[in-house]
Amino acid sequence: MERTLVLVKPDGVQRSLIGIVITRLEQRGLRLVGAKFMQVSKDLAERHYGMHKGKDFYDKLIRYITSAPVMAMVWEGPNAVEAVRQTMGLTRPTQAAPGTIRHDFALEIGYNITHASDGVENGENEVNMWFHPEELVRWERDVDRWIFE
Ligand code: DAT
Ligand code: MG
Repeated sequence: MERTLVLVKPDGVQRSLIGIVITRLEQRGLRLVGAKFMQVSKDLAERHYGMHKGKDFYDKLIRYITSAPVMAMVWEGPNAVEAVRQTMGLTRPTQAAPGTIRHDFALEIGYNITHASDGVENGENEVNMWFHPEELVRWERDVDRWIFE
């Protein structure tokens, strides 16, 4: 089953949007397998955003993601990576489709509420970067048989 890392970033936490993000992913049919509310260290921030090192927004990005707590989660399901990216919407909120989190709750690119892994391999890498194996729960929902074909 595909897994993906989701963060409700500091702006989402400060704006009390944790519940809405969780609700949208639950309603989509995805299954929660791990969650922790945490303060991100500079070290983790730099590893997480390593691919953006050198870009003009990098320093601001590191300051932002470490500026307040985040809600880190792992969600799984068929095509979980693509499904979650779609539910979040495009990076720039004014380009995100109506009905997506970023369209519905954000205006500016830097304060776009959530992070979601952008590929299957990245999903695995980010899950391993943010969670220990014992923090992930293997379980089945009764309703899975009506969602996962
Ligand atoms: P995403 O979060 O959709 O995966 P990304 O990985 O390209 O987007 O960038 C990570 C975050 O960095 C993004 O959520 C917001 C910020 N960011 C990206 N491009 C930016 C830009 N051109 N100016 C300012 N911030 C930017
Ligand atoms: Mg990204």
